Amino acid sequence: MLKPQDSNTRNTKHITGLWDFSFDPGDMGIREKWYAGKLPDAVRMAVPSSFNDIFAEKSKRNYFGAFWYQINVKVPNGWENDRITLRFESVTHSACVWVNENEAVRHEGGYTPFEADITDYVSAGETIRITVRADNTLTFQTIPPGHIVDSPVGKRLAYWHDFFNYAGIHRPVWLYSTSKTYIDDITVVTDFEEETGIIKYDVTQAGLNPSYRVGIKVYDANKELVAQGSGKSGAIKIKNVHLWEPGNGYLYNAEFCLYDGEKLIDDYVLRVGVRTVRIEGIKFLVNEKPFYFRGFGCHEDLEILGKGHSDAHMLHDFELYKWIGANSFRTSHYPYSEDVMDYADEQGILVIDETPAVGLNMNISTPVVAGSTVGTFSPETANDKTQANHLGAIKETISRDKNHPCVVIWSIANEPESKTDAAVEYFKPLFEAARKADSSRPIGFANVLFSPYGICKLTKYADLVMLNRYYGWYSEIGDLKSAEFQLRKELEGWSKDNKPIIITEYGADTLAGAHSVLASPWTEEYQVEFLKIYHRVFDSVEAVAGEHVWNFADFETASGVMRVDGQNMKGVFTRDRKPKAAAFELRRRWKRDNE
Ligand code: BDP
Repeated sequence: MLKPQDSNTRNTKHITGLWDFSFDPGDMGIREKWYAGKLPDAVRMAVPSSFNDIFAEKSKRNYFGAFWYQINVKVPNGWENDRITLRFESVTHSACVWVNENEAVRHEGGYTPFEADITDYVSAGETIRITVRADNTLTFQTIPPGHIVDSPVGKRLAYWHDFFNYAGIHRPVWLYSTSKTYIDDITVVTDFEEETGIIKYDVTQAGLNPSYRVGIKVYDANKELVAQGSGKSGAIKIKNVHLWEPGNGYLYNAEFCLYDGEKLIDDYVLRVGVRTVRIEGIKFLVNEKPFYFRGFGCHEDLEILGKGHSDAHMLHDFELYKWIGANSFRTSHYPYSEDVMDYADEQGILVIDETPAVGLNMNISTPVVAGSTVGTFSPETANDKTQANHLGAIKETISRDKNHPCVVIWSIANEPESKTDAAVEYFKPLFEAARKADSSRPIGFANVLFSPYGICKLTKYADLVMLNRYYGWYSEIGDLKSAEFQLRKELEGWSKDNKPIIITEYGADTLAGAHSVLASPWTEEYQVEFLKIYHRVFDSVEAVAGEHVWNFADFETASGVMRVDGQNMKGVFTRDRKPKAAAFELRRRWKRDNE
């Protein structure tokens, strides 16, 4: 799925700023046709942003159910002869959209884009009313899952993932225009042979007359034309290629054009980084060279904005990655804003791109109180419908991000139940579908500590081992000697699989400013000692191909006895990006390798 852009034939308009907003606790809006006029009792709401932390009332902040957004917007003059599309980058978790009184599109899933062709409902120069009914309720069938707990004092939403259920229009909304026949999708896969870069591509066109001639021109970073080709699919060769490398996100501009004779019908400029990724035994190879992942599991999580995207915060976070020597991160536990992916492309930061399938492990008691434990996979819990939604999330993630050179691994789930036959039945087709959607990148999932080597039944379907481990925190707390012993023992087991091992999570909750000469849990000293023992083990196990500390920064969670001030405090930085002592420890280690 292509991101909107301005080109010779395309125009865009961002619809951000203040929208009208109403809660709909009785779910009356559709019956009462709220889309037909002004929303009742509306307040103003920022887009992009979560709605939750805008309010100062608990019931509004923790609200779950239906809620509505509305805005009047002018379709630009000059779009008379064009196809006009309305695009949402993310509405959490489900949405139904009307343009004036016409239902335009419905979408399930809170972290991937969706769009509607609204050409038939609108005209250039006209002001239209866009209305969105969103819902942030989680069920056993949604990805991520959750459920409503009905108690004598009311209902509450419970879920198995350890981050606050922020909701709203989290990313920009767009109107954009294209020709009536247009480039619908482009897929590129890159390779190189000695000095020659290869861009294999496939273009699909759609609309009125989708059989136009396709022409491609590739420009280097100095805007020099370096290669060209034609045809709906093929391979373009670039002599003396400048590869996209970790830390050096060199990008070409590949301009894809549709022509009717000599007449330009549509053009789309795709940024392409030429690089390869491949696994060989225990090595993770980028451009045929072994790569070691240094970085973090992160969250989209900000004060006031919640999961709303902010360019300024994004830039600052990447500055901190640079400062600390990180070369990669995981989009735990959902695909991030497309702007983040674009910027990672530019910066040469590698990304493990994760779907929103987190919390598919209902037998473990997580920090979030999710009610009684239940079997994860059953007709009443995660079932065929859940699996279908999960498949949709995998396909949408890959379809959105497949052309980003920064994406080097797909993670199809975080810590799912993985030791039962039911898990195999649920996941085997998902691994197959992911591989079918993209065979050019390794596929994995983050394994939970309760499913260690010899017990986990899913890792054999993955191309690499990704482990979330908490020896020294959720077990052996305060006893780092035992933690080190257990960790080493487990990693030596996994090494027998002859696959690269990335530790996708390891970390200890740490209250910034808490200190102890005894390095006791929760202090900054403990976090440092904890990291040190992990690093000692990683350095002695050859198959370890990377380390992602949990977490980059402290982040908001649901309330729980293990969460202080409503946050998971495993951040190396505080929520407002102040370094804890661990940040300096990591910088010492990571910069040593780096510079
Ligand atoms: C892991 C989860 C992560 C949590 C972390 C923790 O993958 O989302 O935040 O534990 O408890 O199980 O800190």
